[in-house]
Amino acid sequence: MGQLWLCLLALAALFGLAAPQAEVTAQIQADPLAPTLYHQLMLFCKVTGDPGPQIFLWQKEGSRNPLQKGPNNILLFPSFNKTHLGTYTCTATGSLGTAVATYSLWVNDLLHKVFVFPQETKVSHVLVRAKLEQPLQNFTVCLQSYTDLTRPYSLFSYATKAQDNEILLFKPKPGEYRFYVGGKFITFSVPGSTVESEHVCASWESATGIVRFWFNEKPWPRKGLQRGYTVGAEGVIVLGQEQDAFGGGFDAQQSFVGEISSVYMWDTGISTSGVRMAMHNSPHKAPIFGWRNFPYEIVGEVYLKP
Ligand SMILES: *[C@@H]1O[C@H](CO)[C@@H](O)[C@H](O)[C@H]1NC(C)=O
Ligand SMILES: *[C@@H]1O[C@H](CO)[C@@H](O)[C@H](O)[C@H]1NC(C)=O
Ligand SMILES: [Ca+2]
Repeated sequence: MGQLWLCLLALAALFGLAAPQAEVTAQIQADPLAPTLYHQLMLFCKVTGDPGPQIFLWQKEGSRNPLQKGPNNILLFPSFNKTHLGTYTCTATGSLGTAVATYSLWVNDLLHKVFVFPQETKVSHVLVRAKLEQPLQNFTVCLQSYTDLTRPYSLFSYATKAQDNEILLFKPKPGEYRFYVGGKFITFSVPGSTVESEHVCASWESATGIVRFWFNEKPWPRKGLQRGYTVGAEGVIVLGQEQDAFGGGFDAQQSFVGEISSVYMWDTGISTSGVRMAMHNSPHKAPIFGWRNFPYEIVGEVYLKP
């Protein structure tokens, strides 16, 4: 009887060893989500898949010495300031394995600021010259807008020399968004009877052509276009006007009047929680363009409001 018991134990042990282990993953979360200068900021390293004790190694990209190593999963900034901007890595090691998470904490001079386009013109706009490392197979664009316009207008216009509507977020009328990739578009119907601030994210993936669209954090049914297309790496982003030529070809009748804020663009897809974080000006993935890090030019009359 005792032998059988031992045998069973041995079998159980063997089985346990052979069973696939749950994947250990880590994620860094900030509290508060949007850091404020000279206030406390905490980065949490959250591990899933390993309940056991862990050692957390905190590092900052570009600095040679580790910031912190030990059982503490919190990196604390008692008074956050600009010297703390950068990319942080947490390496969590436990008995079930090691997981690594990264987090970008970047310039937030313009955090919570809003671009105001005061009136209809064919001149005023915000311009960003984009020179990406490589053409885009995937991307996401998010922004918030507030306007009482009922005529057509452009929200985000990315033109290349070859295609003026390379990426375009356009509102032909209240209650409808048009999303262009490489000159082709699909439409999304949204509620549109009252004047309210609207947050949208649109993402596209070349491999499938799938477009995802979020309106005020809510995912809309997936649609698709331009499967296999590649978005050009050298472009001009314009807010406030619609480009019909590279960096120009504006039409006052498609200009934006009102407020635009929280503009971000990534070279990846996004999750619904990522959309929510973008909406609160606290994206957890470093965007390729964002309020906080794009060098932009203001042409004509555009105001920046806190
Ligand atoms: C930022 O905080 C660090 C401490 O983490 C401090 O040494 C430094 O002087 C601060 N810099 C500014 C500009 O406040
Ligand atoms: C684009 O997204 C797909 C699916 O998420 C991924 O497999 C692919 O590696 C991505 N391509 C690039 C260039 O990032
Ligand atoms: Ca155009």
